Amino acid sequence: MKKIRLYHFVARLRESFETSFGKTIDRHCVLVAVEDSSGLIGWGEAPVDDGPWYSYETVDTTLYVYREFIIPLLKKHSGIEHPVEFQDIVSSIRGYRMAKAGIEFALWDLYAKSLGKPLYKLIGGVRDYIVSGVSIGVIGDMDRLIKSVEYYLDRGYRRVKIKIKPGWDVEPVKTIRKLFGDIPLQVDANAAYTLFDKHVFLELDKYGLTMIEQPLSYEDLYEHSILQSMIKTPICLDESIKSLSDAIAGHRLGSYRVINVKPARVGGILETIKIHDYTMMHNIPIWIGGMLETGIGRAFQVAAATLPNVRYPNDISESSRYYEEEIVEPPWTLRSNGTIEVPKKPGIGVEVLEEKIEKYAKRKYEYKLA
Ligand code: OSB
Ligand code: MG
Repeated sequence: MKKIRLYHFVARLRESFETSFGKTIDRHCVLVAVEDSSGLIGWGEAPVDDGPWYSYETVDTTLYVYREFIIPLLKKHSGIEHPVEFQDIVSSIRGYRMAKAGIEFALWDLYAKSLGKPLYKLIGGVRDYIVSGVSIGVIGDMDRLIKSVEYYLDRGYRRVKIKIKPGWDVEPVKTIRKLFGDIPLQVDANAAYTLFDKHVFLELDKYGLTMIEQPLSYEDLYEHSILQSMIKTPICLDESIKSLSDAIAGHRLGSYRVINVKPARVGGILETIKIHDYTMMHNIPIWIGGMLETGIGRAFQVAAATLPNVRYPNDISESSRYYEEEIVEPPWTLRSNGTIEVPKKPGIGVEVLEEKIEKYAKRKYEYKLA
């Protein structure tokens, strides 16, 4: 590897997206480009935000950890031959998994391109299309929620997930069930409740939800195991699972029955594969989550969603559901049966529009590695 470029990138969402932890209209992230001596470029994305909302990692902590710690290590190991070596190279750095993932992703794209192979094949993917569900933010207005659900079902999305928070939970679920019947429906609390709210979950338990995502605190496994023992709806963990060891502990404790695996949250593709293989061995279904990624981050979600143990629709929507403008070509598009085609071209399989990135980037840094 010869060079690395970093962009603090901002993408304006078509409409604001609200979760129990806040409202987003401008999605911040760090885009990563690694270049080898032949001029081949691999792209990655750390889907961090402008503040420590979903996770403690932000654009600035990511740029800091890159500059002070990860890039110096990459300089020492610029002869890295395979992306699986990356996690060992940075193993002296604790945490910062999304930052690590951003660079690991770029190394995977570069490696796959150097072999002329699509990324999904390289990581053991088995599908040429992936199934999409939609994640609808906390809307807070029942009529608008109904219109939104109607619209996305009509577009072909194969399941609906709504974000919930205290005061916006049982009512929207009840309304959707009444109007749309038996559709695949799930909720995501983004850690907004405690065990004192168990009555909410005992009530939600009556609506045949496919799963309830991250009801309790963002690092908790123990209290989730108590809640899971009280309800029949499967608990799906998102925030609480940052590594294979979290997945193992949660499995042993009975904290979850499904995992939303976000490759960036767990530190990249290698950890994703480890969690995938462990859950497959234990017959625990997983699916691939998202964090409003740009078209670059989405490519890694798509590749991960081709793994065999991905058994539920994924939070991977088409580009136009999120952004006015896309930074990859072609943009990610949903087919009428609610699936997205997996690209067959080398690497992430979509072309990155660097001029657009340059145009919207707030900051740019370049480092020589060798
Ligand atoms: O918890 O799954 C989440 C978006 C930002 C941060 C966290 C989450 C989400 C989503 C949107 O639910 C998923 C998507 O990218 O479509
Ligand atoms: Mg979630």
